[in-house]
Order: sequence, then C-alpha cells, then structure tokens
Amino acid sequence: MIKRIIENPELASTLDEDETMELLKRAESIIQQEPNLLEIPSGNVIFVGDTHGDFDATKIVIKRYLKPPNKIVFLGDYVDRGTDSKQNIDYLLALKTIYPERLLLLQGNHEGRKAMYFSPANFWQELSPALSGQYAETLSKLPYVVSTSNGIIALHGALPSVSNLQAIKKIEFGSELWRQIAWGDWQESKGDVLGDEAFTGRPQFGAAHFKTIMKRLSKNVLIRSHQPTAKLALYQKRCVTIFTSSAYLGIVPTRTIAIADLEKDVRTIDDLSIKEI
Ligand SMILES: [Mn+2]
Repeated sequence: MIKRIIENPELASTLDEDETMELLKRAESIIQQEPNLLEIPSGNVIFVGDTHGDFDATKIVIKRYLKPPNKIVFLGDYVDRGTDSKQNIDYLLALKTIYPERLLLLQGNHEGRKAMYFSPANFWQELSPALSGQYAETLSKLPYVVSTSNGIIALHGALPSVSNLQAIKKIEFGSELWRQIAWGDWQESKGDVLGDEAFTGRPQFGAAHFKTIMKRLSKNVLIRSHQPTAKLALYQKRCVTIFTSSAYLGIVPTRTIAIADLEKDVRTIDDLSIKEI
C-alpha cells in the first residue's frame, strides 16, 4: 500500500480507516527513533514552510527535490486551513517510511493536538475519534529542530530558551520550551522575551532573544515558518520565514522554499537560494 502511494501520490486520498491506522503505526515506529534534534552534516538541504493541506505544493517539492544528494526538511503544519490535509500528511508519512534519512518532517503547532487545542482545526475535527487519537499520538513524536554543519538551525516557530544545542534533545512534548518552538512568533522589537500575545496566546520574542540564543547555539541563520505576517528576513537578514502553502496566498505573495548548500558557510539569507514553487 505504501509503495503504491509513492508511485502514485493520488492514492493517498483513497486510504480507508484501517489502512490509515496501519500507515500511522508504521510511520510512528520510524519517527520515534529520531531524536528531537536532527543534525545534517553535508549535502543540499531544501527547507519547506507550512504546507497546511496544500497537497499540490508537497507533490511539486517531492517530485523536484527528493533525490541524492538532497535532504528535504519540512518545517511542520501539514494539516488544517487547506483542503487536502489528510492526503498531504498521509503522503508525507508514507514517504518517511521509505526515505527516513532523506525526508525530515519537523513538528508544527498543528501537529501538537495531543498537548493543545487550537483553531482552525478543520482536519482534526473531521476525523473519527479513533483516527484523531492515533494522528495526535503519531504526530506528537515528530522531531522539533534541524541543525546543519554550516550555521543553520531550522524549526517551526521561535528559538527555545536553552543554554546549548544538545539541550534541545531533552525538550519534552507539551513543555514550555516545546511551546516556544511550536508556537513562538518574532517581532520587530529590540526586546527579549515579550510575553504571550493577548488574543492568540502565542509567545512573542524580539531581537535580543534571537541574538542570545543564536550565540548559545553557535548558529548564524534561523529558517522557520508559522507566522505569515513576519517579513521574509528579520534581524540583519538572519531570521528567515518561508511559507509553502496556497492557504496563505493573499498574506504572502508566493509559495517559497529555501535551499542551502552545506559546503558553503551561511551567514545571512543572501547565502541561501529562495525559490518559488
Ligand atoms: Mn504554525
């Protein structure tokens, strides 16, 4: 069944409840072996922002880039908002079981249903209770952070208040540090930790927090998604926000990805290739 989906992605929309359960359990057995922090030593890395049910965007990225020496890092938020959430996440999980090293799926807040309720949650609300419980369990095990050898850190939202890179491995699902990663926003402010936004409850951070944590982690550039109102580049072009979903067109002008060649040092967004898909 998994091989057939990989040969023909459209079959991802035909999975019944039993087949979906089987896929989730297979994918979970792979994902739960990964640490929260994935380190990439070499090659080309393609970073993909929130896809939010944009199955078309996912298929384009996979067709174009899933080949050696590339690794593809998805920054989370696979479901909700867009119309094709289930096939989007099912296709990615099927691929993960076959290409566990080449395809890295990070966790966004929309994968954190087990810890937190949020809206919109059209994907989650349309599932049977049994499937909702299994998706919540499986997706809660997705890793949080990617680190590269040439100065990049990648995650869904904001940087956690940790003292060093390896401390990320110990972050527990649903904890305050997890919430900073999965839910955090960046503001054009010189401030540090700015508190939670009153309406959405999203934790807010400014330039001082960015500089402090990047120094502790010895990183130059953060690649993240999550916040469609953020500029493409913030903080001396070191904080890069990309979106790869048609669900945000109108707020952001295009679906974008970022490509890094790990043989070259990355100091700002100018050392990345930003492409439309
Ligand atoms: Mn998000």
